[in-house]
Amino acid sequence: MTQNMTITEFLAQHLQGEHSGALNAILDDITVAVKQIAIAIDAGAITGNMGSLATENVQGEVQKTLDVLTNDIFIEAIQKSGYVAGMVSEELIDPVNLTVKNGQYLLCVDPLDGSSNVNVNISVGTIFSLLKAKNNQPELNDFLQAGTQQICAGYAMYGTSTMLVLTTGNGVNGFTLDKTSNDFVLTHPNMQIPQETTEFAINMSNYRFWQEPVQRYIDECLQGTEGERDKDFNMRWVASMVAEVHRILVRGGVFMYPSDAKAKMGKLRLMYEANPMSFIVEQAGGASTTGLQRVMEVAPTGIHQRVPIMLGSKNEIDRVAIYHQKKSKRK
Ligand code: AHM
Ligand code: MG
Repeated sequence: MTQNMTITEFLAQHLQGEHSGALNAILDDITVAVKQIAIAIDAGAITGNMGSLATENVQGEVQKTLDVLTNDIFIEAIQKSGYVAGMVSEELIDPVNLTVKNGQYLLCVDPLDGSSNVNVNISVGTIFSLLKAKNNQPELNDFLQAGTQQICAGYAMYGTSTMLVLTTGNGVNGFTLDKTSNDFVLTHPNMQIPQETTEFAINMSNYRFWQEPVQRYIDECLQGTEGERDKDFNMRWVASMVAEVHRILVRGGVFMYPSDAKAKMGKLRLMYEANPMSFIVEQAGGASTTGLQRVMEVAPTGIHQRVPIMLGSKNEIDRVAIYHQKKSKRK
């Protein structure tokens, strides 16, 4: 049996260029945080951490005990390397400045994505994105960089196994937590999204609120062999973006959280959900669009802003984008 390379060995061999030293150290801290979060989630209801708190986050969503706990784990772990000057989190209204001497990077994180799934024992995840800091004392505006500026992005998935999937702009690699050695080991090298797919993921209960291009695309998928597409489609909806993106990386597909009449800017957050996932998907040969623009080229105006997103297998995403462009031209 061949021994899988550990994440530490992999990063030591593969990271190159000006950011490699810092990235090694920061990813080491993130790995520590992810392992701690995996333990907290694994414990399930035993520790009494599965419930909701009386508090709401900045988006007005009720916080779960684990939302707050995982956020605290991240803040503590990320300070060790000394390279991260500030952090933006889904669970915090304002950015946090970290007291480090040599902070050259900024972290945007959703510590527990899909947390509505946590007490029903369905996969959840952590999503993160790393940007360059201007200086050691970052201000809110310093975080407002387009997704194209990301140095590194990744997600952890707490599913049937715990995985960490990463890009530093040179492909996408997936690591699985080996619980016997407590190491992440390389199990999914150079992940590639197939360009063609017959699987889509969208919250169908929002159908009546969608705009015409999204309705058209999904209608055609549903018509299958009897319609324009001349092939049958399958549907999945986990309500955990990490699980949807992971499935797409493994076997292709599209994931859509578009703007609609109820949520004009969509649901998902640009800085710590849409941008990191778009970076990963593009690095694996897929595409990611708002409908009218590449997600990673959206100029951010707020750290918690939302953005419509459709990502996955390139040929399908190109098709959805064409439907949006046609509608926009007709206007
Ligand atoms: P969260 O960050 O509050 O967990 O919300 C984001 C999640 C995504 O993981 C998922 O794609 C989406 O919300 C599901 O939304 P819905 O409840 O509309 O199905
Ligand atoms: Mg989230």
